[in-house]
Amino acid sequence: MSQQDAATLNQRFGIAGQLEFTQETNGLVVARIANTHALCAIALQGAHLMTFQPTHEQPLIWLSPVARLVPGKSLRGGVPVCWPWFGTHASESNFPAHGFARTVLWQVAESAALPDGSTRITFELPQSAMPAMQWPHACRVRNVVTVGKMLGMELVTENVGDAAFEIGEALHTYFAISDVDKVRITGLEGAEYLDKVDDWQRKTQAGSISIASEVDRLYVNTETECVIEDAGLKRRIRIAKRGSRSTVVWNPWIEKSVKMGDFGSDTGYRSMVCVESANAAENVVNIAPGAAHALHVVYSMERL
Ligand code: TA6
Repeated sequence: MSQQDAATLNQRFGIAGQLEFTQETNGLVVARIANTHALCAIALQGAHLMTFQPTHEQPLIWLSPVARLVPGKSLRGGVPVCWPWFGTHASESNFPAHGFARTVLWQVAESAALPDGSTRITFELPQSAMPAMQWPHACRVRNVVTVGKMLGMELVTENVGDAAFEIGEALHTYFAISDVDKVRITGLEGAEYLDKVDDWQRKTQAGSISIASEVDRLYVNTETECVIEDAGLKRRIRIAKRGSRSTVVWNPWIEKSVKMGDFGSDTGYRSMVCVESANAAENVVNIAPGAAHALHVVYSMERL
């Protein structure tokens, strides 16, 4: 395994004035990007994007005020990478929810200063970090993050083995909002969804989505762009995806968020909403030997 301490990473992948690596006291490493377009921080554990704030704008991504990087534990907020399954494992209830990718150490594979002033960094999940009992498949997994005025993320899975396998996945993105009763989500009108709050009943979305109680919906067979209209912050967040046929919309509301205990306060849930670009349920992806699949999303914002 190549050296992945901050000093070595700064030598190999640091970009003066744009990208540097820092090390927490517990040894966990964070990539910190500051370019003309935005600020961004990404933990190597889980290739977990923690923050993204365009220059002169409010943060786009929500991170719990009590989120702390702890070895082997996912963070509440940011963009957890759910892979190689979404939600609970189909047959093994003792396997970790949302897969193991978000709690293991990824490696830095590449970095680049792009001509438009954006910064690109590629994280790779080494096969050695994949628990063979949970995932006995030979594959190459990368998370390619491009930090500019917009935020681009591409989760690429390559099958380098000799047998096909199936993955579920999601970029489980937490968005920062003014207040839950001041936003609505468009783009999923008419889409079918599985309603986790109502025993996974299959329903059809009528009109835009507003949130006035716990919402936990897995929209299937939809590739549409979603928009979070935030009247409070007077902005619109666009979520434009490719290679994703599922979208999850989640807000835990008060009871579940207090039970989870890591939203920072009883009202922490009011400042976030998850709109997750995914492939889950009937949209899981079968990858043949030698083939690759990419889930790609671009997050952008515009003032109203
Ligand atoms: O994507 C929505 C969801 O599946 C919810 O049901 C809730 O479990 C959420 O993910 C957070 O899961 P986590 O394992 O990060 O606490």
